[in-house]
Amino acid sequence: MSDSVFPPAFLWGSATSAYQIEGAVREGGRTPSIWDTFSHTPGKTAGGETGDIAVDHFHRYREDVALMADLGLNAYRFSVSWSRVQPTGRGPAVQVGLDFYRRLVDELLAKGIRPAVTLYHWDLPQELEDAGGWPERDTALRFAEYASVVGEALGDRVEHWITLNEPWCSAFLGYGSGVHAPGRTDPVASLRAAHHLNLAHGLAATALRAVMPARNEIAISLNSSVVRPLSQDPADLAAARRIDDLANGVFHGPLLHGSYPSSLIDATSPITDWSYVRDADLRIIKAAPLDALGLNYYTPALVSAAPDRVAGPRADGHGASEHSPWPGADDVLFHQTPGERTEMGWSIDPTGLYDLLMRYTREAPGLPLYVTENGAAYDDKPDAEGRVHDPERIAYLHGHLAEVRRALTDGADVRGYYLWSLLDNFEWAYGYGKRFGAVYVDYATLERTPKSSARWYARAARTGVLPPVTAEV
Ligand code: PNW
Repeated sequence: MSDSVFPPAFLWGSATSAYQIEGAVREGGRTPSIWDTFSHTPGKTAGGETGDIAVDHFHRYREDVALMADLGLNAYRFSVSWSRVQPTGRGPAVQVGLDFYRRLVDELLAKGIRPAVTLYHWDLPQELEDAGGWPERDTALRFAEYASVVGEALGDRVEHWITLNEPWCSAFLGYGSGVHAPGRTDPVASLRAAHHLNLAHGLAATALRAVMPARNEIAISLNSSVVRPLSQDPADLAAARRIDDLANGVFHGPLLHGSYPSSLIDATSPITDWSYVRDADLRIIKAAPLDALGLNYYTPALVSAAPDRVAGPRADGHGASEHSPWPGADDVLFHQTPGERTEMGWSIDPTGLYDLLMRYTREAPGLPLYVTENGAAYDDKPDAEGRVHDPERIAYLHGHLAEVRRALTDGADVRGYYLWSLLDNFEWAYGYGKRFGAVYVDYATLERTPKSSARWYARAARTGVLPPVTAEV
């Protein structure tokens, strides 16, 4: 296969998440999730922005699916809002909530677009948070119940399933640094949350298998960090290993190898004894092997040892907080990585995506891989004719897809790529100021306009070949 040609079965998708696009937060009996509560709490999001309306996808899903079809995309990754389906986080499903997702799936299938469902993209029903949230074991049991409700409703028509999106963010930004909902800042709670998210994945995978056809593929999406040491100095190498354990090992230990890394347990022993991990939990997680792994990649991390460092605002790209999302690693310093940056301030380094894909090819041989998110925020504006030109995004996508292609050549079993995001949307604590969409959204009218990057990506999807960055689109 030539160097720019992708396999014929490759999935060319885009991705979104429920709270970031749906709006309609009070319709059909939906109750608040932790993101409704958080975004309505003064000072938590830029400009106090919320997902109340977002891009109104709940009412405009037909138009949005038609847009994807026009672009020739053959896959779409979206998430289900738990509190639309089970408003209290438990008990029988609300049919009108499930019906929305049934209609969406029907619409996608009618246009030849493969749906990939993410069950949890950060929007825990508030009632479950009030009962303790992810630091509590019961939340994992509730998640498995919710998974079987959705699995039963959609399992006959949806083949691609993702239990959790970026559990690192849920645990460490949600309960550690507090820049994400529910905004708690307790290092022990963040580690407990990480474990119960792993357990939730294991229980949910087993529950899904029981209600779905065996051909369906169950995966998880991790924002696995590419952690690079500032130098080859042993102290910097050790700092990089510690962050790697806290970013990656804490999840792929249990998910891929059946246990937490002993180096992680040792390094965190001053703050937690891990007594909330029961032996049976690790067996449950192991008994539900992954069919595929989703990787979300944006930018690498560059770290060094900083023994004398005092706690304070961080330069690690995870938002401004006095509290660290890295429990027990206050003596590790994060550096700005070199290179051009996107509007998020994240440096652009496509080789990180190659490194990530090859790492999992070595660590989990034979496991199919998907890039379940990759993309960039830029300050896009329509020109006088109403067209949106975003050559920076085209360059970003081209650079990263070329690295996917290189990983394929070198033996990585990459099955698809989902551009983050289909539409400009609610970028969490940053509000609507950061535009990740291939399709521009005018927030005054909610009108959608494909950017030039959308047309470039459409051409790649249609032909299975990367067009040059300078292609006329
Ligand atoms: C991911 N970090 O978020 C999410 O899955 C998306 O919902 C989000 O819109 C997208 O990437 C762009 O940000 C992340 O601090 C948020 O490491 C924060 C981090 C990583 C991913």
